Amino acid sequence: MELLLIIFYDLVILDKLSSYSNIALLNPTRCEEVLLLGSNCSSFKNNGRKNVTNMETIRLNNRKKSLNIIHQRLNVGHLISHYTTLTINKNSLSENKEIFHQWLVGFTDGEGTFSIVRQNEKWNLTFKISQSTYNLRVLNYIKKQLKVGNINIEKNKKICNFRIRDRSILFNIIFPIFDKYPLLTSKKFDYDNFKKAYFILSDSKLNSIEKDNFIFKLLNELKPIEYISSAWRIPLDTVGAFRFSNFESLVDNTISNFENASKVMSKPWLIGFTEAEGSFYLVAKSKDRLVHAFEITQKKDKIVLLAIKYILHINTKVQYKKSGYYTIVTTNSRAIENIIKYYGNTMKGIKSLEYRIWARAYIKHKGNFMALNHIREKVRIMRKKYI
Ligand SMILES: [Ca+2]
Repeated sequence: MELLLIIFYDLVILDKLSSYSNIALLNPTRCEEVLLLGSNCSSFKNNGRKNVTNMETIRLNNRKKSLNIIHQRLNVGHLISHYTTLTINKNSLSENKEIFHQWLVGFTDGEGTFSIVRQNEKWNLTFKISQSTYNLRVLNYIKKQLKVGNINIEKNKKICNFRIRDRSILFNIIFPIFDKYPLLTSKKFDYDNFKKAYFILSDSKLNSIEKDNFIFKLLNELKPIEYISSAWRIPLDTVGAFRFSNFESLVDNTISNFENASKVMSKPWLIGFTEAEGSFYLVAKSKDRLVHAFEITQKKDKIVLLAIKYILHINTKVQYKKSGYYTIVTTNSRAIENIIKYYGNTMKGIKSLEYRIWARAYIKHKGNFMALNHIREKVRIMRKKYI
């Protein structure tokens, strides 16, 4: 126990230190898991030691405190490993930060951007989420939950943006969320570069020419065409006792069933992603027959749609459309019923209203062309006001 305490305390300090010295290398959660399994993170430890003065004193004074930290951390680990048994609904999305953070990563995978822009001889780092003003409420929700950031509505009144530019807020609030719950789409590539840019800009050992050179070099790196987020790879040696002990096989850049899909994709993430990218609609099968449809499309990241297919029990294949995107779509009654159940009382933005109208129409009016057609028109008018 004594040894564990020390190791843990080292890590607590390292969480802070490593962020300054060691770009993007340390995933605190992962490292913690590895340690608990008995291996070591010695390279990180040594780096830390060099930088910490008076470590012994700090350590003694904080033994008690670190016990509490361990306690909290174990609880967090426990929470993550069993999140699937937690109720995920509108309330837990607002009250449980871990759930909200996963939702936010999902929404960002759909609609967020991490940009590195040069303006007036200066570098700007911006985390931004843009929406049609039709869904302004979702940005208000995000701002309220994070307690930081700014919202603006563009001149045409059609688009609104949530933005964080303040570097210390990026470092203290945004990075910890996206490090703990990695992006699942190829936006992970942009995020990694964004974070690298942050550390280059904060490095006091570099002069401004060196900083410029490093960042231009970073921006010149092209995203590989077949890029897949590292979240889809869980190698054996980093599988922690907490998160993955219930699973026998590992995820290795392929998804072929519900089990390995749900190892990587959590329900809060999928709710967030669906709010950004999902469509609940009615489609004409013939001139007097309307049926319920659910669809998610993506330009890249077929693996994300594959996982969604398995999690929502959709039997159709992920298709590649000639116009250049992947899509998973279903009108199958059993799949639609699963989807109605899965998203019940979950979403926070305008899509929750669209979902409710859609789900109610299924339950009350399935097969009734007149009633469904009327509902479809009403939703169209509702949207048109904004878009
Ligand atoms: Ca998108």
